[in-house]
Amino acid sequence: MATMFQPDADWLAFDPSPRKPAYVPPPGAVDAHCHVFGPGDVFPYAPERKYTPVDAGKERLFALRDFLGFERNVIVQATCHGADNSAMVDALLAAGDRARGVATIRPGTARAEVADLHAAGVRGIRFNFVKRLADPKPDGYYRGLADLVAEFGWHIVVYFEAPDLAERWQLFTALPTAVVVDHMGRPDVTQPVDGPDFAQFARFMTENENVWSKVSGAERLSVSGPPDYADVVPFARHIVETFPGRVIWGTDWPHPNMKSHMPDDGDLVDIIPRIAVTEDLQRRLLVANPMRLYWET
Ligand code: 0GY
Repeated sequence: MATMFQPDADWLAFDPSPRKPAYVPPPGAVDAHCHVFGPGDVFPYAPERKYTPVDAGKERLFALRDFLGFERNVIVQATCHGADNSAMVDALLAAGDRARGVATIRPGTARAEVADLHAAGVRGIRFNFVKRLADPKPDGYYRGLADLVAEFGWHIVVYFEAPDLAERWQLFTALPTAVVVDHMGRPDVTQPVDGPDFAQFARFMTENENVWSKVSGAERLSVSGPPDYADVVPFARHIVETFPGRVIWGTDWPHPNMKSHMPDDGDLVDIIPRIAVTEDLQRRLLVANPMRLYWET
């Protein structure tokens, strides 16, 4: 009998009918940060997970992609699936050339397994330092995995909270691959853009030309909230304008662990022209940069 999973009682499900955004992404646009959840009776959630979500399968993701005007997805392994990448890989195979993936692997993963993931469209692994999502490990744990995937030309996605940056500086600045930071390193957006915390993040990118940022997660970082997410926009715009060749963007659908509100994905897309204010910046953010990172490696 199939295992049944009951979503957490306070889990907010994704909005099944977002509004059509006014902003039209350029041809070839990539939603470079999104997930699939299960469905749990086909792809069981990991025993060590920190949350049990509402199922959000690949068909819903692909319908959203088309509705919002995107052509491609980068599907990031979510922590609720642990290191079992099968739901993500199943979505990649169904999407053909229209998706790439970021996996979670553990020490002991065979080279042949990495090669299989590569053939399915995986181009990176994710290290998660957010304590409510994962149990962070000593630096050596991550170095071994980084060396393994560097051979394949993959990059490493790091998800951390602002205070972790100083603590993991040595690890992050010595990784032998491109490094892609989720949600701008989760700044406190009640602080000034040019305040010490975000200046440290900008310095991290300035001093390390292999570091990229996803200017995503407005719905998670905002205190002022929807539909404008006005407090997040200056942070994202600053990063886009300072590092136009090393930024990518994603919806973060189906928006795991949102407790305050569930965003309308149409609102999130309509932020784009406020954070990338010229057509050239938009084309780099949504097309050229993600294509370079995910499709040209
Ligand atoms: C995100 C953010 C979150 C969750 C995960 O893999 C995950 O479970 O990434 C979060 O809770 O902040 O980027 O999806």
